Amino acid sequence: MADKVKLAFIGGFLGAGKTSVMIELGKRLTLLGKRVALITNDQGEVLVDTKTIRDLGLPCAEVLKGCFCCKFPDFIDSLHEILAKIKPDVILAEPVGSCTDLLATVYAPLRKYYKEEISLSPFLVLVDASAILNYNKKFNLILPRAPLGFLISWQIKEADIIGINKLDLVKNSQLTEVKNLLNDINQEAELVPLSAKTGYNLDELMKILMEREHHTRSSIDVDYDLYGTAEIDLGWFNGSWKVTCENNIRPEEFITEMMTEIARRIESKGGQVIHLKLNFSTMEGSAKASLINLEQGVGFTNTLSSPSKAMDIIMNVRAKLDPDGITECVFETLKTLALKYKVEYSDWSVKSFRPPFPKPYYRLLKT
Ligand SMILES: Nc1nc2c(ncn2[C@@H]2O[C@H](COP(=O)(O)OP(=O)(O)O)[C@@H](O)[C@H]2O)c(=O)[nH]1
Ligand SMILES: [Mg+2]
Repeated sequence: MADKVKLAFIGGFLGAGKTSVMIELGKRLTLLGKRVALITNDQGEVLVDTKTIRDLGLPCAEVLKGCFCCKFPDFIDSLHEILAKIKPDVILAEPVGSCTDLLATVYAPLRKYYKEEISLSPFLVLVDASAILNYNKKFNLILPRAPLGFLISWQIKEADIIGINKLDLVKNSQLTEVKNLLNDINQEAELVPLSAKTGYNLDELMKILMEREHHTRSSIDVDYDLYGTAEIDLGWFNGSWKVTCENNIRPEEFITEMMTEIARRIESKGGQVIHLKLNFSTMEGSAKASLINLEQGVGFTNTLSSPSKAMDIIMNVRAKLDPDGITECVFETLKTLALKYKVEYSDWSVKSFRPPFPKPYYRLLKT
């Protein structure tokens, strides 16, 4: 029988760096001669992450309109399609950043029904080292006091390995504080500080995921009413459109202004941006831009510096605001920019919504 495919899930809250880490691991594994495929996942359609991954030449399948747990049969279909078409040695899969309880809803059914086909890596959950202390201040992750606090804390609790990502953004003293906090939430997990940006510890992480197995564990005690409340507290906006203009515009200047303005408008309505991400492409190529908060501003995966008269945009916004409010912020911003840059928009596809209440296909309480 052929070797089983290795399947690694890379979980963690919105913006923790899941896609960035998957891409970096994907590149490293490819260089080592492994065949790699990725699976992305979202509550909606038209995904920035999928476009970004495919633009880099990595094969990527999608599970859309619901998380892996609620769309488990779709996940299995994607898995089988990838196995047939790509015959990968390794599959890296990114669950939605607002998803939790994967031990019971994904790991357990995979172990029970698909153990002949796949070998599961330890469950890696990423945290953003530069943001987790703020989340702790706001929600108290040890004894949570708000639904979102429970959600983030459950995500950390169910990790086999906690990847403390964005190490490049924090000082040593802050790392110690982050480690203490994570140890208080989950005593058993192994902590691996890393940086998708600088590559720090990624080879070590790759080794852990490729060489070790996920072991049976009790799932965590997730209260689905609280979980559902945390998820529906968030607004989702997924859209794509074209930008054309008479004169050349600088893509990065335009994108930075657009994203910053949308985030400002969301905050001025009393909301909070959780992750605003965008993929833009011109004749020169494509790049991803992300904004987690206004203080850190907009970050780009690569530079597209040549001025351009046309651009394709895919945008995904996750914010603590009602979906119609997010749509308004996007459209008001685009109107203002249309006048300033004399641009026109076309080929719209836009949806905003609240994630539906989580209803997992399987929920097996032992993994
Ligand atoms: N400074 C820094 N930024 C990072 C690192 N990893 C990811 N990011 C940035 O964090 C943002 C969110 O990353 P992404 O991979 O999209 O997060 P996801 O929502 O968890 O998939 C992007 O702007 C990334 O460029 C890192 O190690 N260091
Ligand atoms: Mg992602």
